[in-house]
Amino acid sequence: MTTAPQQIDLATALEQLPHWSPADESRPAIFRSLKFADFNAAFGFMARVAIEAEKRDHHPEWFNVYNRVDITLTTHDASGVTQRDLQLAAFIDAAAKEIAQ
Ligand code: H2B
Repeated sequence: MTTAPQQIDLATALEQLPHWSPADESRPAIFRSLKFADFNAAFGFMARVAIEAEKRDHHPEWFNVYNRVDITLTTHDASGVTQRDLQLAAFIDAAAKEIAQ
């Protein structure tokens, strides 16, 4: 078990992530909604992210309906946004870019 990573200020985190916004008022978390061509493309994207998330032991909160995937990232262990969220967000952005939307 590693120690919890350091919290990053939400505004500072979002400066580096143009596709992401604050999740909601209730807690510090970042949010991105993605639309793909169809369910196959959306689920293919989710499979890629799931494998990476498991490797990193850092998991998204997400919701899928048909071609839409809503993603919230936060670090539960730190009760806020950390470097781990920024890194997973960067992976998500790259994967989303590769899969036609
Ligand atoms: N995912 C996210 N998003 N935040 C966490 O704090 C977290 C996680 N912690 N995945 C991991 C798993 C933790 O529960 C295990 C025990 O390492």
